[in-house]
Amino acid sequence: MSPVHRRAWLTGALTSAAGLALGGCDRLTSDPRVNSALEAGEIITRQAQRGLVGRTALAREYPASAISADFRANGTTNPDNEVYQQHLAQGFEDWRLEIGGLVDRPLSLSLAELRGAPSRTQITRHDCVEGWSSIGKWRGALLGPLLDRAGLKPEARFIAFFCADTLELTFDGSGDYYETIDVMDAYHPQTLLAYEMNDRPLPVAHGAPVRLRLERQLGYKMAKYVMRVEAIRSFADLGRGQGGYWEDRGYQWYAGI
Ligand SMILES: Nc1nc2c(c(=O)[nH]1)N[C@H]1C(S)=C(S)[C@@H](COP(=O)(O)O)O[C@H]1N2
Ligand SMILES: [Mo]
Repeated sequence: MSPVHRRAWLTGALTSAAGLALGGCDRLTSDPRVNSALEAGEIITRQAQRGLVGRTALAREYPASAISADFRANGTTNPDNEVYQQHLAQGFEDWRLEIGGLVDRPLSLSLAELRGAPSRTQITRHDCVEGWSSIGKWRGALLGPLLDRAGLKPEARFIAFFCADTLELTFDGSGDYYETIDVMDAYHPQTLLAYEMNDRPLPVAHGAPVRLRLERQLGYKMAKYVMRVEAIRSFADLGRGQGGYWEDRGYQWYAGI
C-alpha cells in the first residue's frame, strides 16, 4: 500500500476512533515508569497522532453478533520453523513462554500456567494497515499482571515480543518477526497474550499458541507466535533498530488508531 493510501485510510480510522473515545483520560496508574514515559517528549507526538485521545481509553468492544464469520489471516500463517513445527505437532505440550530481560524473576510458563493467570475476554476490531478489518473474540492473560509477577526493573521502558517466524531471510537475522511496545501500553487493560480466539484455542493461522492483542494499535503490532517476551531499556539493538519487523521496513512504531 502506498504511503498516500495509508494516510488516507489512517485519517478515516482516526476520525472514527476520536468519535468513540470520550472520557478516557484517566491516569492508568501511579507507576513511576509510566509517569516518566508520560514526561518523555515522544508522548506529544503520539497524542497528536491519535487526535488527543487518552492513551488509557479502551478500544471499542462489540457484541457477539458482530464477530466476523471469516476473520482474515495475514502475514505468516504457519511458521516455517523446525522448533515451532515440533511444538505444534506435540500440541504445545512442552512449549514455554519465556518472560525475561529487565525483570527480577524471569518466568517460564507452560500454556496451562498461562491459562491459569489473570485473564480477560474481549470482542474487538482488528485493523490492518492494508485497509481491511475483522472482528474477533479474544481471551488471554493480561500482560500487566504477568509483568508484575516477573517484577519489572525500574529501567525497563519497552516490552519486546520475539516470534517463531522469519518473514524475510536476511543474513543479519533482521527478517525475524518481532515487535516492541512501551510499558504504558503493556499495562493497558486490554493488552493480552491471547491463547483463545472465538472460544477455541488460537488457530495456527492467527498465531498459535499465543499472540499479542494490543487493541488501540494497528494489526502489525500484534505479534503472533510469541515465543519470548523481554523487558528492555531500548530497541535500538533489535533488528534494524526501529522497534519491529514492519517498523524496520518503514512503518510507524506507534500505530495508534
Ligand atoms: N509473527 C507475526 N506476527 C504478525 C504478522 C506476521 O506476519 N508474523 N503479521 C501482522 C499483521 S500485518 C497483521 S494484520 C496481523 C494479522 O493477524 P491475523 O493473521 O490474526 O489476521 O498479525 C500481525 N502479527
Ligand atoms: Mo497488517
